[in-house]
Amino acid sequence: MGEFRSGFVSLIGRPNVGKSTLLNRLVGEKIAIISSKPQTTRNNVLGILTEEELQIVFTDTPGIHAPTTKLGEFMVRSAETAMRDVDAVLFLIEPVANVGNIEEKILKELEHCESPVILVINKIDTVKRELLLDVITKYTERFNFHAVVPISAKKDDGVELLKKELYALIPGGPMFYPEDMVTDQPERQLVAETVREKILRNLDKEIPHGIAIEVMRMKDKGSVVEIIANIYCEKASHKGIIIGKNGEMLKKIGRIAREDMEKMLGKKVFLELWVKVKEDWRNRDSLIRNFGYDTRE
Ligand SMILES: Nc1nc2c(ncn2[C@@H]2O[C@H](COP(=O)(O)OP(=O)(O)OP(=O)(O)O)[C@@H](O)[C@H]2O)c(=O)[nH]1
Ligand SMILES: [Mg+2]
Repeated sequence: MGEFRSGFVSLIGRPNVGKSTLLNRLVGEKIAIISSKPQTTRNNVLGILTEEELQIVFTDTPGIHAPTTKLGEFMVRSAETAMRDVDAVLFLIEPVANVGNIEEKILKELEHCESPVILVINKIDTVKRELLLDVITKYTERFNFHAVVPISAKKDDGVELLKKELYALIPGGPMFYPEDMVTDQPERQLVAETVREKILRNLDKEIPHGIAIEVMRMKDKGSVVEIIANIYCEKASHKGIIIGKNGEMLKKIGRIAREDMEKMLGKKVFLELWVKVKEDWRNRDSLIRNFGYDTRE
């Protein structure tokens, strides 16, 4: 038996690049919600991987973008904080050979980062292998990466190789979290995020971005868990769309969210959802905090 090793690793990149998909792969459990819409993740989420002689605490972060709301500012700030004091940073990019504006901004910030940075080229299942050489050249000209690893988080291709690269960077250290703990999110937050994921996946345009979920009640009644949650949206017109004709949309969201919750909690769930309007909440500090996003004093 060697010495126990432990460390912290952050996942950084533009919205929609696949950070949460990769986090779930690395830990082997569904921890973070995933959708095809940018800005799905709103706060830093821990995913904890514990093996025989090693523990890695991953931080999934919101995608770095040019924020237009106070919530957006909080999201970007969260991601930027996660680059500090870690044993490694995973910088995820799309498999495109020109360095985009967001990537330029991230590269600048990485200049001040003292940890080794691994460039992770994700979604390689969507491009020809030959193209990757151009991507690698363009990026390695710009920054001294510890390693470059092309992967497909979705198809689970290259993730084992990435883990190997990472393991080599983890120093000796204690177990920070109990071995059966996979995330820092309390059950209520996992429940709220599940509802938000279903809304992101079923509704379009601005609506999902203006949604917040508040779990009002979560009570274990033995054979069934009773959950009541409010869905907040920004406009009365959005409320109508979320509820849908004859309540069909809300029913659908409730049904698929409940199925996920039942798997997660290992119990039957009784789920009741209410839709409410809170205008412009994404720019109101007290509401942002109330929904659990920016809890600084
Ligand atoms: N084809 C392909 N799609 C992927 C891959 N990884 C992730 N995706 C898809 O990309 C979309 C975004 O994935 P997420 O994991 O939510 O991306 P994210 O970086 O966490 O996004 P934000 O939370 O908005 O910052 C989803 O539709 C995923 O299924 C991949 O390797 N290949
Ligand atoms: Mg995400």
